[in-house]
Amino acid sequence: MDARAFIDLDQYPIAEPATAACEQLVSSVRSKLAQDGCAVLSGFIRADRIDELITEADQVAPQGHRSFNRTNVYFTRDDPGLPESHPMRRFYDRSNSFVPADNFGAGSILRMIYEWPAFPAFIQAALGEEKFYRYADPLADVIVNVVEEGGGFPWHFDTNNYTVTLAIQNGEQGGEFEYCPGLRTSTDENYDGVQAVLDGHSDAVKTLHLQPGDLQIFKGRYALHRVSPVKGARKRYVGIFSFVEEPGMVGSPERTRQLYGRVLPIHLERAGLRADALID
Ligand SMILES: O=C(O)CCC(=O)C(=O)O
Ligand SMILES: [Fe+2]
Repeated sequence: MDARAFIDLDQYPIAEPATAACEQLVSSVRSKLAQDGCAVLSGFIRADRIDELITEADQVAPQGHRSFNRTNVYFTRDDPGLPESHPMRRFYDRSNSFVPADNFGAGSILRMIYEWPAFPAFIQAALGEEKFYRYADPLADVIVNVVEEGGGFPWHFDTNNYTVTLAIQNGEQGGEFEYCPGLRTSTDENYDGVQAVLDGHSDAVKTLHLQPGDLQIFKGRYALHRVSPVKGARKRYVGIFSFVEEPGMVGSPERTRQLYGRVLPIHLERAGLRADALID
């Protein structure tokens, strides 16, 4: 069994990149990304194979590392010199749980998809990135984000250029993906526009009701976005596939510990630390 059994290759013929059908797919994703920074490939995973992904996520969800913090949309510190209504001073609760990538070993469907060469090749073509590699971080290359009742991801701008996510299971209610394409630019922070979104009276907000099996490619550096609070007992599962611009990259020990609750020798070695120097 391989990734081909799970991806709807009739709708998304990514196994045959040289064909007109695949080229057309790539160009349609590219134009969506150019238009509003978001492309959804609905039903990317075959409907009759979703249950297996849910089972995989259910099995590892208890291994998720829970973290809690308060964050503004920029992930920066408070700046008491600014008025209290300023977006930089508006902090929101974020509770989060990431299941580290080493829970997705041999036999993991998510990993099978991530490591099937046609998958990253397709994403790279769709994004038009020249430098594009799978992440070499054994805790972070392919993970699942688990959101429980009351959780979500408050309004923010991403600090990376793009994210590639797979909807696996929705909560009973809430958990919508809301975004404001191009709300800021590299030269204009548009604080008034950001404030209007935070105050709930912006007409720039688009809402996506992603369904299990939908693949989303999203460019979130300039698009303010959030995951609205999840309601009900069922957990929301999203798979996250990470790609980077240089081969062999891993996360910093500090960030890795924060997100996954632990580090591996490779994180310490890359940071120039001795592996035996940082045992908790
Ligand atoms: O969970 C999602 O759908 C997206 C979360 C998000 O915005 C992020 O991870 O930066
Ligand atoms: Fe984000």
